[in-house]
Amino acid sequence: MSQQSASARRRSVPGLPDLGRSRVMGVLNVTPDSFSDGGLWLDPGRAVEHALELTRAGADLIDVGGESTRPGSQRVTEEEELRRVLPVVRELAARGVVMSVDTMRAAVAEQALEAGAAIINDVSGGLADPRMAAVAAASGAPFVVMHWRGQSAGMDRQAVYQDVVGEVVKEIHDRVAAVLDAGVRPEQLITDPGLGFAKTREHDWALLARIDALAELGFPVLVAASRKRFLGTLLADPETGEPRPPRQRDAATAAVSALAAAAGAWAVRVHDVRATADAVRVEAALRAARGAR
Ligand code: PMM
Repeated sequence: MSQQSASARRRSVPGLPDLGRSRVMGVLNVTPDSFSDGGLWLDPGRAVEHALELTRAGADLIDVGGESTRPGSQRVTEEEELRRVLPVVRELAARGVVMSVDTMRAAVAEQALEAGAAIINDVSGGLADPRMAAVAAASGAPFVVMHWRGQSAGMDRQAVYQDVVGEVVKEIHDRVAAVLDAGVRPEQLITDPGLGFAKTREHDWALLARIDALAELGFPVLVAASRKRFLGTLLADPETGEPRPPRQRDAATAAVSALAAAAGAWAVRVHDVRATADAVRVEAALRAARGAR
């Protein structure tokens, strides 16, 4: 990963202080079917307890999602998504936890912000719901615009690129232009290459190798590699060729977190917070020892 644009990490996001290191976003999937933790945190009480554990383990914020986006997954209704997300967001807000809401629906984003979430994390970058950009603009909240080509059910067929880095950066640039047109302010924006979303493992590696190219758009970059398929393939059993199961990919995830931090990622989104919280601190200490910011 290129180190050229470590400055991307230092760009501030409204309402969130600069920590001098990459921020750790802990994943809370309140879903029955997410690929690595589906069904574990569907009960609101267990979800809240897990988020508090992630916070104690070093998460700077918690990403609460009520709809799985794993490859091939089907959508849930808006009512169901709200039913999963809102009680958890309310309870965590009451306990002072900083949260993003991981949703493609404007109504869910709007109500989650009212319930106490601070950030909109839209894996579709405002494409799935035409009202999302207006909700983001009206709220003034930080808004994650991820690279996305279509719903999860068919996204693997859309993993076709001549130049994955150039095309992903261009498509994010176009989404950024569209949401700015809709009234979102530049300071609100965070970009994300969307690892695993309409990407093969080769595409994921190529994008990780060029975080600087995305950072050059001028916005903080979020990297969400945690437990994804490209790591499972990398760590496949040498005898059977079977991919490493998702929950055994956390050491590799922490390694990617440190490297993404060194390449200037503003934040890393992970399931196993402890290892990545340590990894980003190691990266920050090494950077400080080098005399760099
Ligand atoms: N990936 C997942 C869910 N939400 N949000 C952002 N911004 N970027 C991602 O790459 C992303 C995301 C899928 O992973 P999960 O099922 O483990 O939550």
